[in-house]
Amino acid sequence: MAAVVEVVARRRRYRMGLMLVFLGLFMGNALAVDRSNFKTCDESSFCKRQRSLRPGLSPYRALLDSLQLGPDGLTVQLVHEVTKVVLVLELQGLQKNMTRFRLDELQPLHPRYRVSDVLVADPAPARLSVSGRDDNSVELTVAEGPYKIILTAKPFRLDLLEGRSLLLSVNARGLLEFEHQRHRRVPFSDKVSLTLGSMWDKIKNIFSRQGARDPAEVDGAQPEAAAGDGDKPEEPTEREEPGAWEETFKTHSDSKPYGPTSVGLDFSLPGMEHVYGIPEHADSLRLKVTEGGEPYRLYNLDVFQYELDNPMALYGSVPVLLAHSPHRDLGIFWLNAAETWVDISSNTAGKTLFGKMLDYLQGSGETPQTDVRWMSESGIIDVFLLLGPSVFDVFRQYTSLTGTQALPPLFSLGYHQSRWNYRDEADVLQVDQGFDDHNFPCDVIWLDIEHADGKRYFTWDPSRFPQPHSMLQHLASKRRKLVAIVDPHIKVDSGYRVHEELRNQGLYVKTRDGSDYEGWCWPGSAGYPDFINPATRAWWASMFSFDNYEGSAPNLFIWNDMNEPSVFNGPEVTMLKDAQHYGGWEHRDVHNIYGFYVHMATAEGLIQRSGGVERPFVLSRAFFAGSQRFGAVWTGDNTAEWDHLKISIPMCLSMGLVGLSFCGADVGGFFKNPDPELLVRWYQMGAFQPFFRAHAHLDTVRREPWLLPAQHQEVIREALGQRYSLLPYWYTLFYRAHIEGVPVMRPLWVQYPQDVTTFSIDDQFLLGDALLVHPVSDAGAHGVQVYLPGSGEVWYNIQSYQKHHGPQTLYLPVTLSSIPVFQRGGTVVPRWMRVRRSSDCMKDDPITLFVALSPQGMAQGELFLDDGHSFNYQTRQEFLLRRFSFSQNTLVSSSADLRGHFETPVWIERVVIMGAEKPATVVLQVPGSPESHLSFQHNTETSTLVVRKPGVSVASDWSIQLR
Ligand code: MIG
Repeated sequence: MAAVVEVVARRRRYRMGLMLVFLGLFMGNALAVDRSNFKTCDESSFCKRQRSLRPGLSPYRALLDSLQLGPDGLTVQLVHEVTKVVLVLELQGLQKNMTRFRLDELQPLHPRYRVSDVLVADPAPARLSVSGRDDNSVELTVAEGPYKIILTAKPFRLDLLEGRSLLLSVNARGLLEFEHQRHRRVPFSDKVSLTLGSMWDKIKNIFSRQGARDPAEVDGAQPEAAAGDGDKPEEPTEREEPGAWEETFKTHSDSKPYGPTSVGLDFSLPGMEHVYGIPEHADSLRLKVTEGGEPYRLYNLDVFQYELDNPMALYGSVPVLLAHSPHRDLGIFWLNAAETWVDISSNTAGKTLFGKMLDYLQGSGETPQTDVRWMSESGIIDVFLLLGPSVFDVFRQYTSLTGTQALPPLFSLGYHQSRWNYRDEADVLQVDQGFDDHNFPCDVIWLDIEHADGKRYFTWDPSRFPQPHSMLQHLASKRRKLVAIVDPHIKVDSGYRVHEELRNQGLYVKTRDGSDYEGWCWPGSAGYPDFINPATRAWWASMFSFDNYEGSAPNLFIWNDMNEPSVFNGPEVTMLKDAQHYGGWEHRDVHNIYGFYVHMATAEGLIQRSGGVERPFVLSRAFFAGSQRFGAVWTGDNTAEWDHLKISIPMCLSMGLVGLSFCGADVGGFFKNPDPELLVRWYQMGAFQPFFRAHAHLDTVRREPWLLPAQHQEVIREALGQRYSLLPYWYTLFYRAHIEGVPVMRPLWVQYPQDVTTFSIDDQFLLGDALLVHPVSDAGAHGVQVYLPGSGEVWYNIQSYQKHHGPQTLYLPVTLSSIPVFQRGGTVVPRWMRVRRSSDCMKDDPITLFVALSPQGMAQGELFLDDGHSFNYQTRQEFLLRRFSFSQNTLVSSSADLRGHFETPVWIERVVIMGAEKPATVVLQVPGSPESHLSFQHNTETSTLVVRKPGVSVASDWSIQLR
């Protein structure tokens, strides 16, 4: 009876919710998140407990007698002076200038979760040796590393030094707080009933759990003390504060069978005033000081109508923070998948530049310092310190741990047309035809949740999509693809094979009492596959085989939404924290990595369906550290407003800094209807962001490009043309990201680390090191202020070829027709000059090289080419990596990787050289052939030389000399 009431109430809440959603949309209200649906730090009991601890002397002391040094690093015990609980610190020097340390309880009552599958391999240790010692400290030297580590015993702290400068300190503010597991102290009167309740729990648990955790430990019903805690004093009573052993939020309660288990730690960064990273937040690129406000929150959530400029959690989490100064870059990677909050404070925050200058002149200022404090609800402390020294070193260090961006199939760098929803097959085919009729390129059409039969993913609505296979074939004949959504909430329906198999094989997430967890989502009552379980992932991957996924075809790719996971009737629209996963872990432990695993299993499925030959494309809304290995991510449900257009820059830049290069925002804005000007500006922005997809909510007005007034259509055609023309450059940048781990879309400070002006720029960005983009993101703009960085640098406007010197702030008048983009002098950018129906129709087209000369008359660039879709570049070395370098009036093409070979009809049809004097003659030299003269044109006004038809294969070595 109670259960029935609960279900009815849930449904009602769900319907009410939906009604409010629709009301809000129809009334065109200013949209805003309902903040009360989401916790503040104060409402998250562990965050509140952690944060209530103030800086001071740390109660932890390292027991130097316990120190053991081995080939893999050292271990030493830390004791809490009050509780006497002992922790073990494992400290490793790693190769490539990194340090890792882990902290866990010496004798935990239950094992604590350690994140797996995020690191691509066990990081190679570098030998640590003791190079100094006194009563209270040990100095350690890392082989091959330029730095030393000083471990101070009491109060415990770690300091990392390079030479005599302090790079970073751990626990300098004494905020290490490790809530060890304990037995619940229960007042005598409650004890009897509690014990009975717990006995029942225990019995059920014994039958339901397979995991590594000891099921007998529930609610402290066991009187016997755990090994090693016999001499513990009574728990201090503040441990038993509300929220420690159970917690409620709105109507939801979290049973917390293991009690308080949170961990927290502080890091001090002397000399650092600028910190970045820890996506996903709808906030500025440079992180703000959080004192007096909310910390940044990392907890993957489906936030309805998110607000800008605040630290609330969003769909994905990457617990990586970068610190930058003109002299040094560092990274902190906090490998923990539980709910996490990050506090940032600074000793210079709030001081004006003038104040700082005064301090400096009077010699009274302290060195600037940023302090970062991490707090997680469970798990262990596992931290990688990425010691740079340059930000490119930090990128390589981080991606050596978690992997680099998967190399996208070429088509996925083209334009994607989506909406919720294209109604039926006829609609899809009309949209496809619309692109051809109106002469817009497009690579992919997307199908949202309405395509499936009653939101049963892997199926097709029989009346609207009766012939998916012929629809896909039709698109294939146009050299286009289809992406269909597959969400991880599975309709509870005994007639649905996907559900039946998951249920029968026991692959669903379970509730605390061992039954299948059910939440409310799009299909109604839904189960959630336990993606933490490798067997679930293998099963899920197999579902994408052409046999299992009926109606699918090789040009069908996948979109994973709602994988935070989103649960409409769950706390904060997600899963209960005491739900049970494989291995006996609670949802609490693995929440932030759930979506990562969904993405992983889906990408794996697409690889397997082709026998390991074809590269997958999977878009995911939720993500974690390492998700870059599986595909693309996007910024979720934004709104058709100018501020949302603006925020797409810092949001995608932040993701790029932490490995996720393949990022985009819904072009046009998801909620509400953009006016033509906003839509046009969004296309111009999206054309220069890595993942380029227009998408819109079910209730918005149709907005395919040809539905706009003619003059707006023309501008969108132009933006799409620029995108397609630059595809060879995009593809090469992605290859670099894939090989080296460097971001595709970059903040200016990454390339100009000493130029303080660049440190807080949110309205422009770089693509690789060659293109600088300043989108227009204000209504009715007549001009923009562009900052062109770099002393001694020149920048060429890619449309007018006009040359500008850096550094300067340039006022540039703009019209609706385009946005300012500049090519840096010193670079070579390859392009395709004929825009066709899709990238697949262009991949064999000839290349035009755009050479922009530096003031010294030099330039460098490269081009990556392969078949655009398979793993043959890897397995058979079927690729070309060409280098183009210009110096002494000669452009030379050579191989930048002699391992690669690839048969291609692609040739060089033209070379445009910006910043060149007029030559008397232009000569082409190809080894083994006689010299030939090339025709050319020179424009003296812009100093641009166009060399026509070298006609050489892109694969061959050649040079072009200006004489
Ligand atoms: O609760 O599938 O962010 O892109 O169109 C909404 C329907 C579910 C959210 C995604 C959005 C998608 C929508 N989804």
